[in-house]
Amino acid sequence: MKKRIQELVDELNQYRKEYYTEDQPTVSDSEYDKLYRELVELEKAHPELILPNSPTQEVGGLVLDGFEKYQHETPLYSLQDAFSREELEEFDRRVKAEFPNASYMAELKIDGLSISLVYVDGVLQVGATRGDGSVGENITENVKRIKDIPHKLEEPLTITVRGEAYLPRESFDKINEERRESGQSEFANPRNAAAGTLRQLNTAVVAKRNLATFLYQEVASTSMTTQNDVLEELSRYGFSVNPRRITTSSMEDIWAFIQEVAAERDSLPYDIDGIVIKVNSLAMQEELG
Ligand code: 1X8
Repeated sequence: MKKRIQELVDELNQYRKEYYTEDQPTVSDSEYDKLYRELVELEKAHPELILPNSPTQEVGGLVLDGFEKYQHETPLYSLQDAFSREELEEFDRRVKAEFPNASYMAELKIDGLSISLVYVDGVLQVGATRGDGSVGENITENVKRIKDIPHKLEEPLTITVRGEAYLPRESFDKINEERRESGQSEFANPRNAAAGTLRQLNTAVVAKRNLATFLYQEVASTSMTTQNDVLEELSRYGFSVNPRRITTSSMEDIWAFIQEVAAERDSLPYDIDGIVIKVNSLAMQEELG
């Protein structure tokens, strides 16, 4: 039963992708409907087996008349930009003076929009933009239409997670092509297109646009000890986590990673605007401020 449900979800999601994103369906509407109905029946009989990414859990379209403000319980910080090799060494000295055995996590800095997602008892309650860091906009209805954001976690967790919403380059090109053809002004870059999409009042537009996310933070995570654990846990919960990262205590390795990523940058499927370097231990991060 569980296996059949999983099969149907995977198969239907594949057909939806072919239909909506690739514009190249491989099955007829009636075949799709037949599988969809089978899934609905199974889920009705076994609600505990409903998967968070089941197509039956997707929400329909809605037209909003604006966004409310959302006061973040914990502010979202911005990052210091542009490290030279010397500044990197200086950062390393400052950290190692305090914690000689510190290790670092280097991750990609995604060029999108920071978002915060609040789950209560495992259910997505709020999605908000960063705004000025302390007050953002409540964009829950739009966030619910981003396909890789789970509406329901497998465990009834109450957590706030943060990350970046972005538009893959391929989707950006496709949107601009359509806008060009219909005489609309084009978006300057994927980040602008992602920002415009998140602030759409017509949620159906958001659903169509293929926004994606990478999550990288759990607010006030108590049990977690390192940034690496946080990322692994977020991934287990069903969030998208960027796999391109390293953990090391050596600045040599960090520098090499920066060079490698710089060489890959143009061939990544999304825009980045640098590398984020964190002290891996959350307790040390706290101490260092
Ligand atoms: C901003 C970003 C961070 C990460 C990735 N992309 C970003 N745009 C990350 O930590 N992996 S962290 C961050 C911030 O703290 N402002």
